[in-house]
Amino acid sequence: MNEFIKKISSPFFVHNEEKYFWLLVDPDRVSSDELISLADSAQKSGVDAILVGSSILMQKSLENAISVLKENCELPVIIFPGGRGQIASNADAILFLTFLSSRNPRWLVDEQVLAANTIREIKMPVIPTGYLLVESGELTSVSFFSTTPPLPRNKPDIAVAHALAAQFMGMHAVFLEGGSGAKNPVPVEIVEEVAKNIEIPLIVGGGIRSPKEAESRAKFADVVVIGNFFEKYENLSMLKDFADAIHSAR
Ligand code: 1GP
Repeated sequence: MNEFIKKISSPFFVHNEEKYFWLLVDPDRVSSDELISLADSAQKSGVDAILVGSSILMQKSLENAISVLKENCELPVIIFPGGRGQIASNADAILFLTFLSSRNPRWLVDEQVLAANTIREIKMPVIPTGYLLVESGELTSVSFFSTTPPLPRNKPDIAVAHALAAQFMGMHAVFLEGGSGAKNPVPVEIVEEVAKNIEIPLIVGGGIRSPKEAESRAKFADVVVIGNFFEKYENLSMLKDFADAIHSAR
């Protein structure tokens, strides 16, 4: 098992100086050829892991996408599921998400209960993760499907309370997020406040489109996730700039 997955799957991993860049791939939004280039460029550019998933996976098989990625790079592939239908046995791990900022029982407990047996059957390592959605300037797919409002972007204390609750509930990480394609990324002030107040790793993503935006969040977060920006083939040449910015952030 990949070292980072081993660490983050363990309840004793607390956030530290190391910074990680995770690339998010939505199988519906990239062709098989693009997946091959993406895997190859990600590995060569210093990406640390690939997340695979979508708020709404319509056409492509998750399993096929993971196979293509694994055939073309050695990076760990972690499922970031949009729901219990997004489980595949060929991934290295799955973020076992609790949508803690939601107030919808479906995303707080139902999906997890319905997924649990399948995950055990395929012996998939889980990373129990508290998922917090922050308001990002316009309605995102994840906000629409969860049918509850995101956390306000000007009230860090509310985000901190949710993140602490995730820690006290025994989750191994907090995923603080604007939603894929967010108009505005999570404000740095919220990332900083949350990071200062929790001991478990902090993953931040949503709407990050420049190395500077990535670096300012990596200064406080352990992991920065970027997806949408790299769906444009011509942006792949910037993967290394993002990787360097994230890895050197202090
Ligand atoms: C979405 O945090 C991830 O859940 C990545 O967001 O696609 O906007 O980079 P983007």
